[in-house]
Amino acid sequence: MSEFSFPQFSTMKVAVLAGGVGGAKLVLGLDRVLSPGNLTTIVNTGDDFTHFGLKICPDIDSVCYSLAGLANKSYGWGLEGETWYVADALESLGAPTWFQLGDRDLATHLERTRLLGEGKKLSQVIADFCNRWDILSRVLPMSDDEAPTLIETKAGTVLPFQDYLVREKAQPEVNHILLHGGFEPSPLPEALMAIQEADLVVIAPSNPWVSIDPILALRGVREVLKEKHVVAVSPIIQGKTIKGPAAKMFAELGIQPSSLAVLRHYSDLLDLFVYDASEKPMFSSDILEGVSTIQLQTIMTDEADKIQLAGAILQHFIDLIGAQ
Ligand code: FO1
Repeated sequence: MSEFSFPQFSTMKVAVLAGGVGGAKLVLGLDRVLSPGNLTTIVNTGDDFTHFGLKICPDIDSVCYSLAGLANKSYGWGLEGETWYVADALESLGAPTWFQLGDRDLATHLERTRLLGEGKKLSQVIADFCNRWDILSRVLPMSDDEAPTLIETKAGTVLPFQDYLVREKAQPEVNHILLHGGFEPSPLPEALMAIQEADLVVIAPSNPWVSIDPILALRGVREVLKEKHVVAVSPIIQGKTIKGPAAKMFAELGIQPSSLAVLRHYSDLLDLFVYDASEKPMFSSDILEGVSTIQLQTIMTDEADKIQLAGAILQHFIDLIGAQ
């Protein structure tokens, strides 16, 4: 039995709602502490877009590459040991280079685009890739339908999410976030079923506005979640994020970036809220707005941190339910 064996979680089923880089870290920890096949990750597809004619699914790929042990450790997205011959050749042709696609990562986008072109659904393609990558957890897109997140800026422009985040480096001030880009996507039925069948739903430390809200805004998701035990992990630590523009977005939308704001954002859904151990305890009681709170080490720099946090969350949940 390894040092990170968690027999107390052997029958537990967990569904996790996640975005990309931050979410993928906790997903890996949960995958390692749960029994094979007992974790389902429901991933935001609001960041997806088409680039050079290829379907790019950044959050799904970040989660899958992480679970497969293929993720680039310094970027958090893309593949480890990547080469950039195609990107360099594109640059020499004067092609747009603001969104970097590595050579091996390109294979994922090429094959996904080919399979979608043959009429396969995104969820089927991801399941096939997960099999190829020997991933035992289930990874589900939140929907098989188009659901692009659009950012309306204070300057009045409307930007697709990757244009805002990567091309414009998240500099434009955000006025409004348009979820699902005017489409009416259906939630993936398997995702709703996974939530229904879970003992616990975890909201990963992803950006609440642009990574988690697109999932919560799908028809029926909130209703199903209200019947379940739900724990959320704050992506905000001392007013900042490890990566990404969540804190800046909070401020621009007129909300003080804090763990308390994250708790309030989800409070109608939560049993338990996790925020970082380094923060000054902000609550006079460990129950706030009807939600139990707990401080844990939420910064995940290596696999041991991810496993540690996942195990601690599940153990606190078991203790909380046992005490009720
Ligand atoms: N993020 C960047 O900041 N710059 C890039 O050039 C970039 C390329 C990229 C390629 C494939 C992929 O799956 C993700 C990529 N990302 C890049 C990350 C992505 O924009 C964001 O991390 C997510 O959309 C936010 O969750």
